[in-house]
Amino acid sequence: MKRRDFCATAALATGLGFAAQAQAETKWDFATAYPAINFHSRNNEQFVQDVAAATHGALKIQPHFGASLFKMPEIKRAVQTGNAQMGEFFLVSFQNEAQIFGVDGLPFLVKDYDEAFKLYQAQKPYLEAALDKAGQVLLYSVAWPPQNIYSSRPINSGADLKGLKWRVYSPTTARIGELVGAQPVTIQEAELSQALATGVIEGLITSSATGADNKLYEHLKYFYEVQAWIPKNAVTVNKKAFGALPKAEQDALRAAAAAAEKRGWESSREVNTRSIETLKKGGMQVQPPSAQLKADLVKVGEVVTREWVEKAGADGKALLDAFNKSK
Ligand code: PCA
Repeated sequence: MKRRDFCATAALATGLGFAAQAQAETKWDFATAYPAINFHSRNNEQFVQDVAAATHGALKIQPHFGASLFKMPEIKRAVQTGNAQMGEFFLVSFQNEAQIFGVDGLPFLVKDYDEAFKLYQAQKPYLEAALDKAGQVLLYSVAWPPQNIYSSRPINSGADLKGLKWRVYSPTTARIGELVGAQPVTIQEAELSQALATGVIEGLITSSATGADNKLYEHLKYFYEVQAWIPKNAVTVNKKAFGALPKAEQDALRAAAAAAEKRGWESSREVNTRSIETLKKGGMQVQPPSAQLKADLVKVGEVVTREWVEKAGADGKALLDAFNKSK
């Protein structure tokens, strides 16, 4: 922050409990993995501005978009070790660390955003506990739009996925690929366009938003609205960094986080509608799955869900029970 801005900020910080702290400016790095145009990124940007305004510039958070500071799989650990004070990461990618991270990646468990939000409420206590163990505090969690299949060739059944170079982003998507006989390849979102351009992958399951952000219609022609699951990002803060903040700043951070969560879920729905239009305009054939494809995916979904339940133990069972009760 420039000296001049600092004086102006300090002068503004009156009466709200920030006057005394206006001298002590905290600067945090916020590692994220998605492009600046993505709706999660825009939401994070607004969050950062809200925090700056609410703390009169005492807490300055610098977002780093597009995996420019850490790659997505490294972000959780970076927050844990304090190499970045804040981070955003894709929960289902971390399922091997704690099964409950992967519950929102289970096929056909939720049918829409309302159920996805209920699943989040059931998951939240376990999520907070698992993150606490990993030295971080959950600030907010926002859903991606529903996950749909993109492919270079028509897919009318599970058998049509056989041999397809299949981009995966989680243990469950890898297992699905294996079960249908595809060739699973782990690729991060930041590397999607390149992987498609070089033929490393020929199909994937992701949201309309990620398809539009990365202009997937330039490489892939077929889009099947299977709406298989509605996974989430989590935004977390290093526990020690959070604990070191004055109480007023902690409260400001929490309030801005609550607003970001609400705004994020709303924009996820809007972005879904808008992105599907973008895909169509780009020349993609957007269609519902055939009955055969749907049936085959449901079957595969049952296998991966059963395997998840076995691994997730008592916590997993309690989580699913809580969700089913809330439905
Ligand atoms: N986009 C991200 C995560 C889920 C989504 O819709 C991705 O494909 O990596």
